Amino acid sequence: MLLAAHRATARTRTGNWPHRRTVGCQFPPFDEDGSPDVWGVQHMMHPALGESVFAEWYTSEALLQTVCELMGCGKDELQMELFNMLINPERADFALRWHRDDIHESATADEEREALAKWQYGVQWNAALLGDTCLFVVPDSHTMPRTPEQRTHSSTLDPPKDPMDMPGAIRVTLKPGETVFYNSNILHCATYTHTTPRLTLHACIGCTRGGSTRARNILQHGLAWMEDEKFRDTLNDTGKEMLERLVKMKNDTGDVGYSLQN
Ligand SMILES: O=C(O)CCC(=O)C(=O)O
Ligand SMILES: [Fe+2]
Repeated sequence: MLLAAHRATARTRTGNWPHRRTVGCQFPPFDEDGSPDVWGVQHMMHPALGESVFAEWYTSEALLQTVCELMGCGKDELQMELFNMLINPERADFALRWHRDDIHESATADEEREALAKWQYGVQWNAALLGDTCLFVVPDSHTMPRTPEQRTHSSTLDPPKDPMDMPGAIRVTLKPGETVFYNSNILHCATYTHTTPRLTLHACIGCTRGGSTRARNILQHGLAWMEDEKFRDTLNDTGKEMLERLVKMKNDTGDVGYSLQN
């Protein structure tokens, strides 16, 4: 897995893998032709990347069992979603502002409460292959709207000078091999130092009980390639079933747009 992650990173840094997150662009749509400096590799299970270990891990029994336990859902309800990798930029530091992945910063407290109430049908995780201290979160903020002070700190499109200025913030420290599972609408931000190596698998899985609630957040990443037979053929039976549930959600929703602005 580590070797495959290094290979994918090298390919992305040299411009040989076009699906990437470039410095200067915080959220989808990622400008694939933007800065040559990259902070993320997109679509780790894409057959053209040629690294089968990622799909094997994403559909592995141990991982899916954990996801089922956290969501309180059955294996037959799991929906395939995103699998990307977050890496350190090489030329300049970069950061993401405080945000919830699928709730706009301008949302009122009532809108936040409503959006958070229906966001229990998915789980996201960061699995660090190297040590990782990039992520900051406000624990419990996935259960309640922002306080007025937290709102002030998260209503700008600019990343914070110091993430610890956010009331309630903690820094998430992962040792190599550790994974943190979280609700992607928890209030969070991240800072990337170009001199500190990062190789962190970043993925999520949904539960079909959520219907189309997760459609915008997931489909905004551009997942047409997942409907290609070539991808389906690489998956084990569980993976094929998870993929079918994603395709159904895609077919059940129209144009989804984007969650946040750059
Ligand atoms: O770098 C991270 O760990 C967080 C990334 C993130 O928040 C995002 O991609 O929306
Ligand atoms: Fe995020």
